[in-house]
Amino acid sequence: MSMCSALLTRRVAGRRSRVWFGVPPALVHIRSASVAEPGTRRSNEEQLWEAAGYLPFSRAKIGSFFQETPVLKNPFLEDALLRGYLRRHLPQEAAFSDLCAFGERVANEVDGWGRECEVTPPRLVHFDPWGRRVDHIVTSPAWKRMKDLSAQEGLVAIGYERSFGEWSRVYQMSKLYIFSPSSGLYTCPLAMTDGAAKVIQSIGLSWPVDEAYSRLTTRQPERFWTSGQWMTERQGGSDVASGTETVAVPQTDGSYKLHGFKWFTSATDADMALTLARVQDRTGATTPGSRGLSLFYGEVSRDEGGRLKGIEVQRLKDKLGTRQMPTAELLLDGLPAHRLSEEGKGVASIANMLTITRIHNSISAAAAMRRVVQLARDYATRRTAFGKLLKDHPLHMQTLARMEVETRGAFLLVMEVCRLLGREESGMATQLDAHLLRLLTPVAKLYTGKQAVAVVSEGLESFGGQGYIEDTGLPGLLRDAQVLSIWEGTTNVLSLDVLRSVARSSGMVLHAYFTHAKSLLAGASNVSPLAPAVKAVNGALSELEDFVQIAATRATGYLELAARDLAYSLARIYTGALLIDHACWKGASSSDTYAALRWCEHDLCPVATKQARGCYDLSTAPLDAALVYDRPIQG
Ligand code: UCC
Repeated sequence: MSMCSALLTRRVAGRRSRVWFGVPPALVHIRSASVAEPGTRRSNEEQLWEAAGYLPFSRAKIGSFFQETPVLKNPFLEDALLRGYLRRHLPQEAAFSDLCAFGERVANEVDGWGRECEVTPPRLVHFDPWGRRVDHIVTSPAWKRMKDLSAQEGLVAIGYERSFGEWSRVYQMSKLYIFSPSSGLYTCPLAMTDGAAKVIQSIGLSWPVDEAYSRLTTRQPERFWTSGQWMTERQGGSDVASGTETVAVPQTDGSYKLHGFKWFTSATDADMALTLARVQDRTGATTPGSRGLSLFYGEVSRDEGGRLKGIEVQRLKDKLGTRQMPTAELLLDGLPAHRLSEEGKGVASIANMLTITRIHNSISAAAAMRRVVQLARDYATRRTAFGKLLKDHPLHMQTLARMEVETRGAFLLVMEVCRLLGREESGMATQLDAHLLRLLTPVAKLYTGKQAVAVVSEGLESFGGQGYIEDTGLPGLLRDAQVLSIWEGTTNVLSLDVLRSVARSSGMVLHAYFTHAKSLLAGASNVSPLAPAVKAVNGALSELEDFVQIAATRATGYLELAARDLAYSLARIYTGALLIDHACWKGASSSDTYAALRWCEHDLCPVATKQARGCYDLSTAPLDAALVYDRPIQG
C-alpha cells in the first residue's frame, strides 16, 4: 500500500480524523472538528508529510508569503513640490532643517501616536463613582502628547512669532501639512486655536483675553491652551444668523452668563471657546437675525467639586470619521463669558476665525492627498501582480500620476492663500492681495475639500482589498477626508460666500483675480513646452470674463444656480496659472511642467461650458425639483 492510500484509510480512535482528497501537488486540506487540539502530539503521519514537504498549511504554518506593507518615509523629504516651493520662496536653512527634523519625527514617532488616537477614541464620563456629575472627556495619552508636541513645535506660535516675515504663514502651514495626516486630528483643535488667536489679536490684546492670547500662542506645553469654536446649534451650522438661540444675560460687573445649546463643539476638551449669542435686554428680549449676534469669550473651568462651571456635556457625537477627536453637544447653563465684539457684530468678528480655520481645512485636504499618494507610490514598488511590480504597470502609474496632479494643484492653491495671509499679517498686502485673500479662501476650501475625498478614495483603491481593511489605517484617511467638505462651511455655502465676496466688493475681488492670474502667466509666454497649458488658461480666463459680463445682467437666481460651477472655475483656472508659474521657476523640474500640462487638460471653466448648455436658466430650477421628487414636469 502506498503512503497516500495508507493515509486515506487510516482511522484514529475509531473515527477518520482527516479526509484527504487527491494527492500532491493539488492537495486540498479540510480540517474536521475532530482535529487534534494545539499542544497534542502530532501523528507520525503528519510528521512524515511535513518532512516530505507535502503539508504546506497547518496550525503552525499559514503559508510563507506576506505582502509587504507600505512604508511612511519622512514626509518632507518625500515631497519634491513642497521642497521646491520653499526653495523658491523661503530659502532659509533654519526652516529647512526644522521641517526635515519634524518630518523625521512625524514618520518615526508621531504617526504611531496618531494611530493610538484612532484606536483609543475619547469617551465621556458623566458621573464620578459616587454619583456626582463631572462630565469628564477622557482622551488617550497620545492625544495629550499631541498637545505638548504642538506647543513645542510652535504649530500655532509660528504664525504669530513671524520669524520669517511675510512667509511665516507658509512656513507654519508647511509644518501643519507634514503633521496633519499623522496628527490623530489634533489639527482640528489647532485650527480653532489659531483662529481664536487671530480674532483676539484683531480685537486687541487687552483684559480679559490678553492672558488667553499668550497661552494660545505659547511654545511652553505647560502653558499652552487650545480653543473651541462653538457656532453650530440644533437648527444648523450654515445659517448662523437664524440658527443661533443662545442668549447672553448681562451681569452687574459687565460680564455675561450664556444659556443655550451648542450642537457641534469639536475638540471639546479645549481650555476656552469663542461663541456667538444674543444679548438679552432688561425685558429678556433679543434682536433676531445677524444683527442680534455678538461674539463671546468663555473659559472652560471647574468648581471645587470638580463640576464644569456653567456647562453640561450632553453627549459625544458618533461620527463617520474624526473619531480621534471629541465632538460634543453642550448645554450652556450660565457659562461665565465676556463680550468681545460690539453688540450685533458677532458674525463679522468671528469671520477672522472662519478664514483661519478654512485655510487649515484646505491644508489638511492637500495633506491627506499627499499622504495617500506617498503611501500608494511606495506600495507600488513592493506589490507584484500579473508578474510585475505595480509600478511597472502603465495603467496603475497613470492613475497615481492623476492623483499626483490633483495633489500638486491643491498644494499650490492652498499655499497661495497662505502666502496672501502672510502678506496681510505682515503689513505687506496690497489692496489686490486683500481682495484675492477674501476670494480665494472659500474657493480653496471648497475645492480641496472635494478633491481630497476623490483622491483619497482613489488612493485606497490602489491598495486593493487592503485599502478597505481598518487596521491598515487606510480607511481612516477616507473617513477623515469626508469632513473636509462639511466642516467650516459646505461646498454650496462656500460657493455662496464666493458670490457674497464679489457683491460686497462690487466686483473688485474678481478684478484682482483676473489681474493676478494673467500676471502669473506672463513668465511662460516664451516657454514652448508650456504653450498648450498657457493657451488653455488664457482661453478659460476669456470664457470666465464673458460669463461674468453676461451673469451681471441676469437675475440673482441665475448666479446662485451658477455659484458652485463658478467657484470650481475660479479654482481650476487659478490653479492652472499657479502650476504654470511654478513650472517657469528656474529651479523647476520636468515634472513641474508635466503636471501643469496635465492639469490644464481639465475643463478649466465649467461655468462657461454649462452656461452654454442653459444649465442656469431659471426654468431649470423647477425641472431639477421635479426630477429630484419624480414629479410630472409642468407646462
Ligand atoms: O456645523 C458644523 C459642524 C459640522 C460637522 C463637524 C463634525 C466634526 C468636525 C471635525 C473637524 C475636524 S461646521 C459649520 C460651521 N459653520 C460655518 O462655517 C458657517 C457657514 N456659514 C457661513 O459661512 C455664512 O456665510 C455666514 C454664517 C457667515 C453668513 O452669515 P450672515 O449673517 O448671513 O452673513 P452676512 O450678513 O453676509 O455678513 C455678516 C458680516 C458682514 O460684515 P459687516 O457686518 O461688517 O458688513 C460680512 O462681510 O460678516 C462678514 N462676513 C465675512 N467676512 C461674512 N462672511 C465672511 C467671510 N467669509 N469673510 C469675511
